Amino acid sequence: MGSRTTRWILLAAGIAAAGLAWAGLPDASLSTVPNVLVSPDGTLEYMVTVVGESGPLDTALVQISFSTEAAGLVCWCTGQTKPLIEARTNASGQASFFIAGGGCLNPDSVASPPAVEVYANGILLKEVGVVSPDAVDSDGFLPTQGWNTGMLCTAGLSDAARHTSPISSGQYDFCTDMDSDLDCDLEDAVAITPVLATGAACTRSP
Ligand SMILES: [Ca+2]
Ligand SMILES: [Ca+2]
Repeated sequence: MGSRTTRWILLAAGIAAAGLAWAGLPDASLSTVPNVLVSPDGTLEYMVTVVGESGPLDTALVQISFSTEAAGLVCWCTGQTKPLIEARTNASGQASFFIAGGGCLNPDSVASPPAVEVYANGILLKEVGVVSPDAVDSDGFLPTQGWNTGMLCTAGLSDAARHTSPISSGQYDFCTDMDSDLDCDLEDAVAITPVLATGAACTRSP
């Protein structure tokens, strides 16, 4: 191969790389990654917004990766993909998920952090935890407190009891902050209430 051909190949490769750079790489500091939101009926939307220097990224691959420990603590509904959950962004940079499961997982409470990592096009955006209307088992224990869900992931009375105090008092509780805006208020109640009201439940995946 002549040096001219080599130069041409390098130039073509450079143009391809510049094209990728122009499309924009995901920027963790510009992107929005809340704690992963799950519910036993899979009705709650969890959204990741991927933004690069030139704006929102279309068709970016968003991957939610649960550690072995975290995947073992979450109550997964039968049929829910795990421990890697994927979706692509739309033109607004938004990747939408409806994840069927339960359990509140504060990343500070796991033995081997990180609990959950969220990537876009292979770039780590954020390490997060998990929130759900189904936060605790029937005795009020969290996953990290050794909860025992039995055969079902259930949004029930013990979960209502857990969420009532933060919402009525406005006192911050990681497990009740469904939208990860660092407060517990009406918006969180709007997400939690329908799931609790219907007693949403699913068969736990083995
Ligand atoms: Ca529960
Ligand atoms: Ca909130």
